[in-house]
Order: sequence, then structure tokens, then C-alpha cells
Amino acid sequence: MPKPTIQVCFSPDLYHLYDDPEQIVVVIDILRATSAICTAIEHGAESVIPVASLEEAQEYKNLGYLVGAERGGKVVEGFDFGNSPYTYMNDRIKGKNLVLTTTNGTRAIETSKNSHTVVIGSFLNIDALIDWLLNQTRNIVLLCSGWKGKFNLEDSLFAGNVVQRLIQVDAFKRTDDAALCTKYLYEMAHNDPFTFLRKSSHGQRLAKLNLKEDIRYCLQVNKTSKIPVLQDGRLVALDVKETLMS
Ligand code: 3SL
Repeated sequence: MPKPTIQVCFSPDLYHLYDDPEQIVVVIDILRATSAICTAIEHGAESVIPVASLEEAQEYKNLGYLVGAERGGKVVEGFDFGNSPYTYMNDRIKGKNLVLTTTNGTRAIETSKNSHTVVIGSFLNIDALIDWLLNQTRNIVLLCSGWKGKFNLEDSLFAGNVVQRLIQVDAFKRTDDAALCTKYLYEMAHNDPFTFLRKSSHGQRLAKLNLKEDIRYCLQVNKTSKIPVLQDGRLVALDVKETLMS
């Protein structure tokens, strides 16, 4: 059997070049959407419903849901919280179906929702994610959320870490230069990702908003072993045993 491929897509705007209903997509928005989603699921949220627009988010709010909304790094007025992982570490969210809309991360989820499986990746769940990916036989696309359609450094850095670990065991075939590029990037930055990201546009944007602690948190590894997966429009904790048997 041929080895499955691993590719990196740098932005949701490029996803049409990678689109395949049979593949697994790992959505990445290290700062901060996918880190926040992993944190919410780890801290007991039943599910996170990702929505792309503020209008949809408002409809859920009107129905009584707890709704997180972020645009440009800031909490959108009138909603319950934004996109900081720290806001998801409390009892208020336990057992709840939360709704989340963000500038880029929830858009990336929306863009890839018709693929076979959509899972959420972050440094916070990286080991669990890699272990699961290593047991898959489908092609994989690592979809970086970027910033408003453009490349960003932090998602590429994470993608590079995943590529490096998947190809080193020889289970996957790296098929594109984007994957190779992210691997080189990760090798360059892995000793001190925080310093590496200091000059990045979103690192600077969040620093200006006094959110450096969020950046530090999002760069920590293995704070959770849960992998959020998209099922019927909701992100829930993946049942790893079930997917291994299917
Ligand atoms: O773009 C997004 O989805 C967000 O993660 C951006 S922010 O970190 O919340 O500003």
C-alpha cells in the first residue's frame, strides 16, 4: 500500500488547491483559536460550535448559548468572551456547548469542513495528535489559518513540528515544498519559539494588546491529551479507540 501523503496549506485561501473529501485536515491556529478550543475541551466544555460570522454567533447568543467572539485580537462587544485560552479555564464552561467565532481559525474550520475528518491541532495537544495521526492511513493536510488569507509564522512553525515527527518515522510521504519549508522553519526555531515569534505580525499584535501571557501559554506542549474533532458541526473530544477500530 502506498504511504499516505502529508502536505501543508499556508492559508484557507489556498485550500481549494488541496481540497479532497477523503483526507484528514488538521486545522492550526496556534495564536490563539485552536489553542483556545483545545483548552475549552480539556476544561470540560461538552463541545465548541465553530461559526465563521458574527451574525451566526449572534443568533446562537440570542438562543442563550455562551458565545466567544474575537476580531483583530479583541473580544467583540456584546459577547461572553473572546479567544484567550485563560477564559476557558473555569467552571462556567463545564458541560456546555460553547460557540466560537474568530478572525481566522473558525474560518479555516469552515473552509475544510467537507473533508473526511477535521481535527484541531495545537502545541497543547501535540503528542496526542501525533500518536493519532501515526495510526491513520488517509492523506493529511495541515491547514494553517494564517492571517486574513496570508501566511503566518506561528501556524507554520507548528506544522513544521508535525511534519518533522511524521516523516521521521517514515510512515508518511512528504509531497510538497510547503511541508519541507515548515520543517526547516521548525528546525530553526524550536529551541526558543517565543523569541522566534517576537517579530511575527501576530506576536506583535497580541503583545500590543498585553496578551504576551497568552502567547507563552499557547507555546506550551502537552497540556491536554484531547483532540477536538468536528462532528455534525461541533468540535468534541475525539474517541481515539473508536477511530482506531474503524
Ligand atoms: O484569527 C484567529 O482565529 C484568532 O486566533 C486570532 S487571535 O489570536 O484571537 O487574535
